[in-house]
Amino acid sequence: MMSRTSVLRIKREDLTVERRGKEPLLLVLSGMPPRPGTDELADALGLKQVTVRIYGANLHNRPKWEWERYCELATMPLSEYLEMLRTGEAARCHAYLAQQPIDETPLGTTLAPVFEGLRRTFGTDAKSSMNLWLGPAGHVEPLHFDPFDGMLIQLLGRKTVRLFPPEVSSYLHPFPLWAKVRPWFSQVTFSDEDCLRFPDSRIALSFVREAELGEGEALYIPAGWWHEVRSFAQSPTLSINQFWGVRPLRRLLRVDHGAILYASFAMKRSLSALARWVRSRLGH
Ligand SMILES: O=C(O)CCC(=O)C(=O)O
Repeated sequence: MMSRTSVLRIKREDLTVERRGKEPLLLVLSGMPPRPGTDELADALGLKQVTVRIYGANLHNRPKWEWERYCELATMPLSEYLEMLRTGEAARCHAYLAQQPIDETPLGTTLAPVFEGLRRTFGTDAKSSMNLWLGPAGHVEPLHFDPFDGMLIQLLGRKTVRLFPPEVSSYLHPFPLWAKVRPWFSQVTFSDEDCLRFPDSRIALSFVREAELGEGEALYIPAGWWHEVRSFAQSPTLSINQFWGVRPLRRLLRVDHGAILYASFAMKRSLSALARWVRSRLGH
C-alpha cells in the first residue's frame, strides 16, 4: 500500500534557519494583511495585460509522455481572464494565470514585508519577483522541480501539493533532453497507464510528501524537490510565490539530477544559438 507522509506543519513563529533546505514545510502565518475578495481582485492586482497558460485537452486526455508542448500562451486583459474564471471557461480549457510578476502592484506592496520577513529568518535573498498564481478549482500544475528554494503563500482557496525529494528524480522520468517539453517536468502522472509504461515510478510514491495548503498558510519548497500542485474546493484559487537563493550553495549538489538536467539544457540552447549564428554568417 502507498505510504502517505504529510509535510510538517508549524507556526511561522517556530520557523528557524536550521529548518532551511532539509525538508518542505507548511507554515501557519499570523498577522497577514487582509486578503482580496474575488470582487476586489482586479483592483488588488492592478494588472492590465496578463499571460495565461492554456493547457487545453492536453492536461488530462493524453498521457503526459505524448505531450508535444507544455502549453499554449495567450496574452489578454486581466478582466477577460477574470471573466473566464467567472463563467467556468477557464476550468473547461484549463487556463491558468501562472507566474505573473506582481512586485509593482498593490497586492505586491502589501505582501513584500511578509516575504522579506520570511527571507530574513531563512538568511537568504530573492531570486525572482513575487509571482501570482490564479486559476480555477480543479487545475493541476504538472509535476516539476525548480533550481531555487520557493515559498508559496496561499491567499484564496486551497491547494494540495504532492512533493518528492530530489533523490527519486530518475523514478519520475523527466522528459528527455531532445523532447519539446523541458526536462524539469516529469512524464509521470501515476495513472495505471503510466505505471505500465514506467513501472518503477511506483517506487517514487513511497517517498511522497503531501501538504494541504489553506488560506493564510505558506509552503516552503526546497530547491530540487519535485512538486505537483492541485487547486481544489473553491474557485478561484490565488497564491503568491517567490524563488530564493539556495543557502548554503553546496545544497545544490543534492539536486544532482536536476542540476545536470539544467546544465545540459542550457548547453543544448547555447549550441543551437551557435549553430544559428554560424548559419547566418554563412548566408543560409
Ligand atoms: O501554485 C501553483 O500552481 C504552482 C506553484 C509552483 O510551482 C511553485 O511555487 O514553485
